[in-house]
Amino acid sequence: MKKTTQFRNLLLSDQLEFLCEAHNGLSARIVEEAGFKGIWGSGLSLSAQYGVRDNNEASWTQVLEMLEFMSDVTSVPILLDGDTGYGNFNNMQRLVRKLEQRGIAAVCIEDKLFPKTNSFIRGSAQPLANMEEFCGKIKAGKDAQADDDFSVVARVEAFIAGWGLDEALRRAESYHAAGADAILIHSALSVPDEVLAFKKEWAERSPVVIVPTKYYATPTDVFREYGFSIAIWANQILRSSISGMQKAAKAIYEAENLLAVEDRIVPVREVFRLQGADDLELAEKRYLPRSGKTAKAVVLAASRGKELESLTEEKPKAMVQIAGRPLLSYINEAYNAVGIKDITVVRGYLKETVDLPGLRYVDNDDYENTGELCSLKTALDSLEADNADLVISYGDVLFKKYIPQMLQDNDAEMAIVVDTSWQNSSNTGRYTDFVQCSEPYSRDIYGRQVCLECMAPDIPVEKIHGEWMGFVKIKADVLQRVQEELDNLVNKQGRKDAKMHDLLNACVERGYLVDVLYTSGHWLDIDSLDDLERAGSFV
Ligand code: SPV
Ligand code: MG
Repeated sequence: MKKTTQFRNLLLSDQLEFLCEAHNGLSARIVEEAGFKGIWGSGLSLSAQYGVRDNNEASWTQVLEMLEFMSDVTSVPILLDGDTGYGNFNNMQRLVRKLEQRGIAAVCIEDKLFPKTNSFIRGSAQPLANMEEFCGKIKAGKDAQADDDFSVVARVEAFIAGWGLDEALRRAESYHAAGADAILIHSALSVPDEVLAFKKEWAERSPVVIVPTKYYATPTDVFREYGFSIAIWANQILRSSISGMQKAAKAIYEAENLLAVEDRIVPVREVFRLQGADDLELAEKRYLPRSGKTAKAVVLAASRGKELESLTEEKPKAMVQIAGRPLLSYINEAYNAVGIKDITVVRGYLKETVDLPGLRYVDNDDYENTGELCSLKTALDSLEADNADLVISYGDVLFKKYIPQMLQDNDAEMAIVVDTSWQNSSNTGRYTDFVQCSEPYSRDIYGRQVCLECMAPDIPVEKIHGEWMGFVKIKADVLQRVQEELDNLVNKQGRKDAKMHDLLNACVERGYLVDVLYTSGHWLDIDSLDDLERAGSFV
């Protein structure tokens, strides 16, 4: 149904209806989602969100522009608070035409003088418009509309300006006669007495709209009993956002840290949802060429993980339970979260116990006598040739989705992720792949490419720039050549026990640029019972 017709139906419905204020595209969407059948384009809120006064400081085209955003993202009608019509009858006509063009269903104009002031600021000092002149403006607006269902609401400010009931009725009567589709009767009292007295006298001559901002304590049933057409909640969405923003800004400022607010604010994905990100994703699938395929992953999970003792007697480390679920399921989940669904797991030790759904499996049956590269080769040999990038990681490394996301976003032919807080690992005695890079991490490194120079467990401490986290990304277009390096090591040189760092070092020697992505944290290598305990809180 047309928005103009929807609004007309609200005005004419035989029950009390509600409009809620919104002041930009986001708030309009939120108001519609809450269930409101219509939106009040409040002059107070629109000016406030621009950071200016409700005194026609924002130009009418600036208001119009914001209304367009609001209208574009909603399907319910918008009643614009059009102040005084931003000028005389002529400006009113142009306003109505422009509002119709932008899908706005109705406009409300008030009988004050341009530039107006908000009714709650020294209301009694505000001069009212000449009644005849205001009637001409209403007529002009009605004559300008192209759509019969577009509505013009006339707002009577007689009570605000201290004139009383008789003047309110006299004006309402003329505005009604001039063609107004409804009367908005405004009052600044904290009780509804004025609007109730008006409605009693006015009866059913036309629909009557109210704005109970000041008499907010009045039970809504009173408005129902008196037969008002629409109640407008005129500024509460703006005010709630102000309190939310003030609290968050203060908390972040004082804490110099985001933990202070993270759990009390919506997640970023809620912002994306409200922006309609999903629709764009669907559209991309429909309209974009299918060149950039999502990456595939290979997870090396053939070994037992003896250090976990009895826990790996009946299953390999990748299947050890963490908070009630196998480690491998967290790995699967983190990859899935960034769109990586094609995941090949290399099994070895007690392979039949590695059986989570949704994963591809290949087996390195000689896992006891071979190293990581043999497992990797088994996986790569089984992969279909296509143009997807490849991410390789281990079955005993937990990680946040941030890691594969960062690798997917990276454009280099190869990339590894390096933890700069390597000192934690340097004296634990456990096996660690340290890396030496073209330059160490520093604050001003962003924007420069840092490359791997060599990776080994025994790099002299003064040359260590970080700890490899076990992630490698290989771009589709170099995958074939990296596979040749792998064949060369495993088959030609017969190095059945070769490890991932051997492959990376060989690639560096061949002249590949292996991009280093420095980070800190976001992963956990499960190498001991202590690690397993930490894993509980990590997940
Ligand atoms: C507005 O929301 O801008 C209004 C209503 O005009 S009030 O602020 O109550 O006057
Ligand atoms: Mg206003």
